[in-house]
Amino acid sequence: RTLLGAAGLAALAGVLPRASKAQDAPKYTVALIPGLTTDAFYITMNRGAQAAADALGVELVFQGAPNFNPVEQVPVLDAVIARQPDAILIAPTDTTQLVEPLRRAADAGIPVITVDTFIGTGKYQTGAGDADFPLSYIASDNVLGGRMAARALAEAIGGEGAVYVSNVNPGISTTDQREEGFKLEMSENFPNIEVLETQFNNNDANNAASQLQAVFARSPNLKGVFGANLFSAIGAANGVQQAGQTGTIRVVAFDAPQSIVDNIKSGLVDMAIAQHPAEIGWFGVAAAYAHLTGQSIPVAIGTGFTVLDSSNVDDPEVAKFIYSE
Ligand code: T6T
Repeated sequence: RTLLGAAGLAALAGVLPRASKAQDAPKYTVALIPGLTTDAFYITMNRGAQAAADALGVELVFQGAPNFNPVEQVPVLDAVIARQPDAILIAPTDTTQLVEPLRRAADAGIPVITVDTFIGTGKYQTGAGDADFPLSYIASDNVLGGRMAARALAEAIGGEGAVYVSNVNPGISTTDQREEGFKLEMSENFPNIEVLETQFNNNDANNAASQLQAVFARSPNLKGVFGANLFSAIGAANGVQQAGQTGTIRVVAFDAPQSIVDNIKSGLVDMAIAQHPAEIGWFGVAAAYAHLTGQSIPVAIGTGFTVLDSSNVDDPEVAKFIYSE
């Protein structure tokens, strides 16, 4: 009986398949540029993106700005373009101001997919307009989410009284659409609810909290507030608490970080509409990989919502949609 020597072992290893694709040197690098880096929503998106990258043997680079605005995001994008990744996934922070910067990526031959937010109208690959060049848009249905928030808030306040939207800034596709859906639902179905002027907080929860108190001081009939994203909702809820109005001014939140879940448990917040950011990230990387390997990809991919309230926050099937920090 012959024993296989070192040379024989090496020869054998050469003909055996590798244990998995992921052990090979990554063939493609995909960059994920979030709206901002320190936001549980985008951190969760990156977790989903990394899971897909690991499965596909893709190198994923997560690079973003510390605040949600085009002035800080565009230089990050330019730096990413200079490194020539194989594809860019980006949550553009403004529907118009990111068009030209993203065209620079497309002109450099880098495929662009937008995740969470869109540029232009969000209808891509139509041959119309100047912002249809991204290959795909992967996101929640934000108009629907706004309508869901309106229905929940209307129910919480018994169909009457004043409410308002605590929002980030105009020009952001997601939060604009949530406000649009909220107002449509209110005007179509809740005639006894007055929707006061939207308060823009520049994605700063402290602003949102002081605005809540100012609106309440002006409009003592204030019965509810819709926090249209994570920071708006956290701030609006804090404002309600600081005003001593917990349970009297009702709060519906978009997004589901742990602090909002704690506020649901304490009764400060009535419900939260959790997006599925990990799915957005996972499908973003999968779509980029599909495109890079010669497959056609959907021009839009819609991800869902999970509604969290006091009746289900502890259910593990629901709790898994709480965002990672
Ligand atoms: O609500 C998300 C995201 O969908 C939106 O575009 C910006 O704000 C968040 O990141 C939450 O902070």
